[in-house]
Amino acid sequence: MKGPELAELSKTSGQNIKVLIVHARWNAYIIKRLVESTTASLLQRYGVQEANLTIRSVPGSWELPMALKQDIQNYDVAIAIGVLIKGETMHFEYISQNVSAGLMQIQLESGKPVIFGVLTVLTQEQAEQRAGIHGRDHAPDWAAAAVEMAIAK
Ligand code: DLZ
Repeated sequence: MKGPELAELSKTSGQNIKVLIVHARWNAYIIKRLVESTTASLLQRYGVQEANLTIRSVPGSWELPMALKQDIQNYDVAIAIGVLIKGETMHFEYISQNVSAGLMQIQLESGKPVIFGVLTVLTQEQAEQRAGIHGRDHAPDWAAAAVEMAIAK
């Protein structure tokens, strides 16, 4: 199975961090699953407190960088979640490239880590695979990356 080697984190690693999840609403059933899985990992595996977790939604992936720019200073780390499907998105490359660059720019400018939870895939089936509907769920990796980056100071 592909995936990162995880850092050594415990059930209390995330207990003092403030986390912002911003997610798009396009491809909503896949997004819903990714957000639920990310949240479950943060709370149950790493002890993030519910009161320290904020979830905000935006229309589409294009809006993710702006929402993060507006809110990130109030958090230790943010996770941006979106699903961009090439087969259904005429301007897929344009959106993907700009969203990626925008998220990178925000983390470097703000000094706050932004975890890249944007699936850029060729088909809906690939998105379902990466969301764990029938394949390896990527969301727990995003939660682990968020906790690791938030406490690495
Ligand atoms: C317009 C559009 C299209 C065609 N496809 C997607 C997609 O697959 N995933 C996604 O997150 N957003 C999509 N959008 C919406 C844009 O991201 C954006 O919300 C609108 O263009 C409004 O700025």
